[in-house]
Amino acid sequence: MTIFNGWFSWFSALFFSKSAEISIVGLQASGKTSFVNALGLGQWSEDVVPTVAFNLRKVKRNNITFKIWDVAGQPKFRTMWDRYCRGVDAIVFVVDAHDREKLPTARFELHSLLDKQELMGVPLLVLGNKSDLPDFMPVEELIRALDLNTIRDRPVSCYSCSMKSSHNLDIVLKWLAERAK
Ligand SMILES: Nc1nc2c(ncn2[C@@H]2O[C@H](COP(=O)(O)OP(=O)(O)O)[C@@H](O)[C@H]2O)c(=O)[nH]1
Ligand SMILES: [Mg+2]
Repeated sequence: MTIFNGWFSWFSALFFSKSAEISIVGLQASGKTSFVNALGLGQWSEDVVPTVAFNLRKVKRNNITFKIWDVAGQPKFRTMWDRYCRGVDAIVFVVDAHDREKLPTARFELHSLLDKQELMGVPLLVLGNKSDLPDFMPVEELIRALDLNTIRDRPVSCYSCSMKSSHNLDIVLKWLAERAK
């Protein structure tokens, strides 16, 4: 039975393996690189070096290979976001849910990105990160502050999460896995 199971997983990995290409965008210090690290290494590391331009990471989880674009969030790199979002299976927009002051800028940048014709229909996942910190904005507040209800041309989901405490990372991973082909 063990041998059969071993063969079965080997075959299924061969024939049923899937892949998903994902772009992670959002303002600087929202937790994008921490998210990629959490996905890849399944662990939290406190000091992350600010991303210059972009990083491409490949992460294998179960039978799914994720190709992840981790794009820098500093103002001068924001005009590049749409280039890394073309043709991907999902766009993940990370927000620091603890930092209310940055929300108007985050809303502006998100909607400017989604206005790009080439990105029409690409599924969007909004993550309200840093839910481990006190006084973070819950999902309902984020939906309002980011005007997510006005987005009609694509599937949109929004979750609270924390890269630090791994809160909701299982749900996020499941959402991403469902976008794999
Ligand atoms: N408390 C807390 N801090 C976080 C969380 N995720 C990221 N950070 C911190 O936020 C800062 C920016 O993270 P980073 O991943 O570099 O953000 P990026 O610029 O969007 O790539 C770092 O100091 C991280 O340690 C989280 O879930 N909780
Ligand atoms: Mg980064």
